[in-house]
Amino acid sequence: MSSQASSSKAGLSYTDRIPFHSNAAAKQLLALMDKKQTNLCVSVDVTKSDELLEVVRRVGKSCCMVKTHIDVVEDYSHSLVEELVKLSEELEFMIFEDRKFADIGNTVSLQYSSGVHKIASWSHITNAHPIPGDGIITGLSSVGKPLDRGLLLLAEMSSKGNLATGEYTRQAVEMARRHRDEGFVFGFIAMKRVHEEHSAGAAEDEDFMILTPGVGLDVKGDKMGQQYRTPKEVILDSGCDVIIVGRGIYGKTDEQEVKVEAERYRSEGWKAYLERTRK
Ligand code: 5BU
Repeated sequence: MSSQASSSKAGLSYTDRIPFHSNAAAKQLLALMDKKQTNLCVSVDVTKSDELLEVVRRVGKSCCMVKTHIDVVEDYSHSLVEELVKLSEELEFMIFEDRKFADIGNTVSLQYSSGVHKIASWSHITNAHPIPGDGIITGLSSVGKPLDRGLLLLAEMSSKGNLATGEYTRQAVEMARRHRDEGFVFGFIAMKRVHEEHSAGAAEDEDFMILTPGVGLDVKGDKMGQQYRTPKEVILDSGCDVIIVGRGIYGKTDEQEVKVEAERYRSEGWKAYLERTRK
């Protein structure tokens, strides 16, 4: 326990954690979180380009990251992602395509670089299931690393009954550790600081970012197995770094409310971070 506590980076500011990362996207993210005082990632799961951009214009100032599922957009064209990249520069947020790659290295390298969406050309960050083994990282890295992109491994999920638990989670952590020196994998999708829970073999200067979906202030879940916790539970109690919020923000019918909700989540997440780092 004591070595675990001494190497924990949870009490440090985001900025103070930059030296522990070699991935360019991770460094940029950590810096802009403190600059904009936000650990909010808004998940914009809408099916029309105009709507997606409108939500992003409303929430962009409040968040450090916008998460997409680009394959749900019905009227997709490359101009959508061009505009998204422009907004990410103007409003200073990172783009995270939640693609959840899950195939052999060669296939994921094609899915990441090519096809309709050419994800690597515009998305700063993406994620992958560890299930195929280390080759998934090698494949994605061959495309993403030269472009300074970053990768998150799915070590846990928020949905009820998911199988990413226990030994599976431990092995996901081990896989990320094996690739840490390559500077492409910089964190996990997880519900807590999984690398500190499985700390055997951790280097003293190890740091991974934890990005966490399943965050809601008003409801506890949905009818399809999603489970929500509050920003305080996620950031303060579980030591995660980024809250990912979808329907709690873009689900509001009144457009003005979308902006108000984004600020509400930003403020709750930031308050919890300040309390955590003050300890
Ligand atoms: P919600 O509307 O806040 O429930 O949306 C959550 C988003 O996070 C949605 O895009 C999911 O695909 C994504 N997600 C998740 O909810 N849980 C997980 O374990 C992972 C991703 Br991984």
